[in-house]
Amino acid sequence: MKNIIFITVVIVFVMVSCNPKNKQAETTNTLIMKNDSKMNSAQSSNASINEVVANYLKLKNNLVNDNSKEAANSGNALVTTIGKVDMNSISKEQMKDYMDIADDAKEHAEHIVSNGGDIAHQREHFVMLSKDVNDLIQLFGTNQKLYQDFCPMADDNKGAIWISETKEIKNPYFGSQMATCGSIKKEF
Ligand SMILES: [Cu+2]
Repeated sequence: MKNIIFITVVIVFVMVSCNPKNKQAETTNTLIMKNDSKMNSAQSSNASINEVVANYLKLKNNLVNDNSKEAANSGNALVTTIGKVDMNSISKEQMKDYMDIADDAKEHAEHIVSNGGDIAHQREHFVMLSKDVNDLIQLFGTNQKLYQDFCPMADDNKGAIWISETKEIKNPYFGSQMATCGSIKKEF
């Protein structure tokens, strides 16, 4: 009986989280956003990292549009820009973190490239790629307004984040199937 109640609570929570018109959720998010934007406003940005982010955002939008082939193409552009990052623009302190993130991001982007036509598999790698891009932004900052969004149902209900340039929720994990599922967790 306890289990049934627990499961019901979880289901209701997921439904509430995925209702974009839910006022309570919006209020909570606004509070979180206010705190986070203060913390990140002092960071500067790095020109070649901005290009990596730009190609990640193209890839993200192709997944939003359920376009697997274009997602593979923008994945390819992303791999290229990671390879072109100006290493002189990265400080000694940032170098180790950067290398770890870049290696991982490149690997996931390559899987997205080689799986054009299999959008489910591309989206699995996009979960990890999004974490990497989030870490890159934490490390270097950004010169454009970005949002960290979260969908509680992505990645087999484990939940996953993605980075977006729009305040409006457009879900890359479900595309047209559940376009507005998710909420803003953080502002950069
Ligand atoms: Cu793979």
